[in-house]
Amino acid sequence: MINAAQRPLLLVGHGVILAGAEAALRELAERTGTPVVTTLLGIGALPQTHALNLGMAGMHGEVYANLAIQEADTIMAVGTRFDDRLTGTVHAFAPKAAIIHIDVDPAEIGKNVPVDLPIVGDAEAVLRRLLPLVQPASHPEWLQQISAWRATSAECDVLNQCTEGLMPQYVMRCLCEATHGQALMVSDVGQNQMWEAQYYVHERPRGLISSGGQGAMGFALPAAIGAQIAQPNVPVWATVGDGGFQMNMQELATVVQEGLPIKMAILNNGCLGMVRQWQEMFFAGRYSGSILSGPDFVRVAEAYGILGLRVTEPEETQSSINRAMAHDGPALIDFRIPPQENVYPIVGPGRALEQMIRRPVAVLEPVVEPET
Ligand SMILES: Cc1cc2nc3c(=O)[nH]c(=O)nc-3n(C[C@H](O)[C@H](O)[C@H](O)COP(=O)(O)OP(=O)(O)OC[C@H]3O[C@@H](n4cnc5c(N)ncnc54)[C@H](O)[C@@H]3O)c2cc1C
Ligand SMILES: Cc1ncc(C[n+]2csc(CCOP(=O)(O)OP(=O)(O)O)c2C)c(N)n1
Ligand SMILES: [Mg+2]
Repeated sequence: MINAAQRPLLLVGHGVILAGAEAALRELAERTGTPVVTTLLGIGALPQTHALNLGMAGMHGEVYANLAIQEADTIMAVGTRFDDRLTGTVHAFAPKAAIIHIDVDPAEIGKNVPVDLPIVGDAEAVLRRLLPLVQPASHPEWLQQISAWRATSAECDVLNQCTEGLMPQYVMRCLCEATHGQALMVSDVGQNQMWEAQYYVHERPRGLISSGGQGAMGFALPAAIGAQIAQPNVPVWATVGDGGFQMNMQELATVVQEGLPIKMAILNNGCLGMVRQWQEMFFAGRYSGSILSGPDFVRVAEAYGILGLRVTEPEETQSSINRAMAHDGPALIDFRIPPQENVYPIVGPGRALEQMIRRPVAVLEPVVEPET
């Protein structure tokens, strides 16, 4: 099936990283000229700047990554369980593709999505046995088609637009630049989690820890504590919303007590942003329980003896990140972002992957010359 494919696609999940199969995956992708999309938890299985990596697919994935799924004729899914955030409505998922599913757990085969060829086994072991069987190939037309989609749906269009205020996407990109895509990022849940996935360019495996489908707000700070203890010499950043941070901020005491140099970035929008966004887009703007009050996070940090910084202007972002990184110990930055900012693109509930809602482009009023 792989050798016969005209529009092949690798759909890469967490199982590839758990199996340590990153090198085998890369060999397979390069030998067969196959583009790669990942799940949220598959991020980092292939460096995000690799030419064949299209990035994350799914509800908040790249438009062109989702179009690649919908137009592929052969999908090799490796170590993913086809979560509903990945598939959109399952009935319309990958309508043109024959699906090969490599997974260690037989219970996952055909659970959410019908599969044409199941291979049950550890991803590393299976890929290694597969590699000698696949013929070298290239698919220039297919890659050109994807490049054309990419040109019109670039992930950073918000960064290229004239935006006002401190944008969360910009904050994430600055964090990425300051850490060269090599930090151990631990994300919480909600809009902040999606902006992390979209705008931090992960260049190494296991560079992102996220609670995945469980979606447990409050996860990031305690998980970052565990990560920093396990990897004392690696820079660890917890990226978290103002809601999720308040669910476990008592753990700042543990951070101090254990002497951990964790850096924390709170994307503070004054609301339970992901819920507010759904109420705006899918519930006619009926905001219920989603506007949130909170403490002064800088003073909370200081109360624990932690360096606390506040950023309200884009120009302060880089210097504050650098200051936090240069600080010998834990540091917290309270980024004040606009409450109305939404995560785009988004596949609405019950929708197919190609029905993505894109960020509305700001239309500038034409300049009317005054009559003289
Ligand atoms: C607000 C929100 C939005 C989200 N949006 C998205 C989105 O847009 N896109 C997205 O992808 N996700 C999104 N997610 C995450 C989503 O819910 C799932 O957590 C994610 O898609 C699961 O990825 P996975 O299947 O790769 O990993 P897992 O759920 O960890 O599944 C791993 C799979 O690999 C298999 N496996 C394990 N070990 C091995 C091995 N050694 N060899 C082979 N197979 C193995 C397992 O059996 C399992 O099938 C979102 C979550 C939230 C909370
Ligand atoms: C413990 C828990 N409660 C509720 C939810 C449902 N939920 C998902 S995202 C979200 C909002 C998160 O708000 P915040 O932490 O401020 O992040 P933002 O979306 O604003 O970035 C909520 C309430 C959840 N995932 N976990
Ligand atoms: Mg919030």
